[in-house]
Amino acid sequence: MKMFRYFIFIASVLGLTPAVPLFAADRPNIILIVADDLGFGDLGCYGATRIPTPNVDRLAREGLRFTDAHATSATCTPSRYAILTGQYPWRKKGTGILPGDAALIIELGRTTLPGMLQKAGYKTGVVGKWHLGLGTKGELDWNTEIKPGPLEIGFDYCFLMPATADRVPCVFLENHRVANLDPKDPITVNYDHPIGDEPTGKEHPELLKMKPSHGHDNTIINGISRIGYMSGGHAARWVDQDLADTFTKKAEAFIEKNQSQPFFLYFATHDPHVPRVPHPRFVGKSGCGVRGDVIVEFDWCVGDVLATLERLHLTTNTMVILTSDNGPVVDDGYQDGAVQDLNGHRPAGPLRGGKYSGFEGGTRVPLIFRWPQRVKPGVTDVLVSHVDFVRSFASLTGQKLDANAGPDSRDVLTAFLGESKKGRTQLVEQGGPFGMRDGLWKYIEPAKGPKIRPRTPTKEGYSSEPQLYDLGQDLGETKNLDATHPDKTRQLLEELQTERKAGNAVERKK
Ligand code: NG6
Ligand code: CA
Repeated sequence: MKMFRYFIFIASVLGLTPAVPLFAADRPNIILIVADDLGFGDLGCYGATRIPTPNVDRLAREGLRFTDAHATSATCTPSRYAILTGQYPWRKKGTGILPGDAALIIELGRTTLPGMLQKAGYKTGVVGKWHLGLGTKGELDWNTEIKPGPLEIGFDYCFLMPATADRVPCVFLENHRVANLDPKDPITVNYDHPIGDEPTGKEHPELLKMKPSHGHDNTIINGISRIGYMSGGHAARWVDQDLADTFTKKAEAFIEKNQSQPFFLYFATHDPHVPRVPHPRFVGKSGCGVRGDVIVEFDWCVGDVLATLERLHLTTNTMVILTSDNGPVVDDGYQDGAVQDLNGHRPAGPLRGGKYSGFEGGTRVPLIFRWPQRVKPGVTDVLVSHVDFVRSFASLTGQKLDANAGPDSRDVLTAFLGESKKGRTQLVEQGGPFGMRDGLWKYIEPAKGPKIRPRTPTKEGYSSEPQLYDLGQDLGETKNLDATHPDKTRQLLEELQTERKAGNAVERKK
């Protein structure tokens, strides 16, 4: 590694950085697959017995599977903010679940995961779900160049769903423009009041092919009412059942195009988020209803990407990382039969809670690292977080970061690669209520919870009492030990307060 840094130093003196051709063999390609709302118990390799996930299971067999890996947060926007910035999202206002017309929340000029890899000579791309905002506040026009966005924070290429599939606009963004937009049919988006003359789910439920269970009753696109109102952009609108195929093809095109140099691909699938509309070839394939079917579809996407790597002879030196942005949810706002058809499947496996929750089900997610050239297959219970990717991959690619870059990120590279058990000792979990981990102890802070709740049946973990669990004995967080271990509670509370106070400054424009 020292030699590598020395070469980089010489190369930079000679003005040769990024030093692409010289060192390509030393740096693995990195494909980060992030599923949306996939739970700790949703995959065969994590104990699911009813939903077939052969491709992910194979990835796990050939790689290192983590049993105590975490997203920073139990919802999408904050969780992805942390992946890309290496900062706990709750340090910054405005990192909650974003509407589809929100401005970009990642500060320009700060160190990001893709930007850091770009500096290391990687070609960087993002395909799939974004949900981190686009453009500048109040100035977003879907019919012109849309920036700043991914291309301004370190990605060379993007093909995106701007927010979520249940939020308008239901169109793809390719680099700076909406793909397939007919300028004669401009797009307007509004999150306050209806626009255009298209029907809404609220006024015309008879037009719906999938009814909402809560919220989701604004503009109807493809027979499904969404959050937010949009008009225009008809030629550019996506077809829900094709989302998985479309993203997978774009991801593979990126791999194919950049195969001769190190590349970083952030492949953020829509599955198994709502609205769940599997392609017909996956309908009924899980035996566990539509949520199971879109997990089978997700597994297919993974298999197809792995097959592409094989076809291009890239398997050995590509690090494939598979994870999820937050815990699982079954009814997340549409009457899609997911609850009734579960068939005994447990999306969070042995964990309590799920998406939105302060229990382990909120942030403990699947994580698999496969890199045949270096990572030995196995299973590890080391504690790690997505927030650690920034500093760990900087270490992998021999880069030194400024002290304030990725401020909450820890270099746990050797743990990610299975070469040590030096992961984290502590971790803050942002569910509804906040949690603090110290080893296998878990504290959940007393909290009232917001007035408007997500109205899903996932246990969020709010309580007026402090909660303390010993996950070594009680993974399901059923026995509150606060009364018998008040010192432990106090210790973890202090640790949480210390973390909060740490402040960890955000880099501003350089
Ligand atoms: C909630 C939505 C939910 C989902 C979530 C974001 C309602 C009632 N619920 O507000 O359906 O879209 O936001 O999910 O509208 S996430 O995975 O992107 O965080
Ligand atoms: Ca999510």
